Amino acid sequence: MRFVVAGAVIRPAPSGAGAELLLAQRSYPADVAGLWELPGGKLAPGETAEQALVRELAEELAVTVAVGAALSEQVPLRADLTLVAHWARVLDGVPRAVEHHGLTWVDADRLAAMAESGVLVPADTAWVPELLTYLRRQ
Ligand code: DCM
Repeated sequence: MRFVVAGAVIRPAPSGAGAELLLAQRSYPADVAGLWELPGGKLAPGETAEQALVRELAEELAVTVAVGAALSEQVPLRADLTLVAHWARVLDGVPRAVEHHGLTWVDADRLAAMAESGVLVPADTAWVPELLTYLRRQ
């Protein structure tokens, strides 16, 4: 089994109420281009999920992140490929869309609206309930 790891990158909301999540707009492949995802990528041979996420978010967002616990849902992408996610926080740098069309920080209401309107990458919708709970609780 190979794994893809995605980052649920979170920060306190600037308003002080709740938290915000970083979403990235995919630029490829055509079937998901334009949809929003938790940024990440495939584990290289020998890498842990935590190491892969640090590397992928440095490449894709030009930031250094601290990686926390895994989210509870694991999403089968194919028979041999599973998608996992970890909580993460930016330690250094300001996220920049190196490989994505764009980036946006969303609060719980915005995430719920985006999920409802079908603009998230399908696999990532599995995490929406857990993400909403977290974003609202903070
Ligand atoms: N993927 C996904 N959701 C994410 C990140 C990745 O569904 N948040 C999928 C898209 C690809 C595969 O994982 O099928 C590899 O991702 P990438 O092309 O970004 O390396």
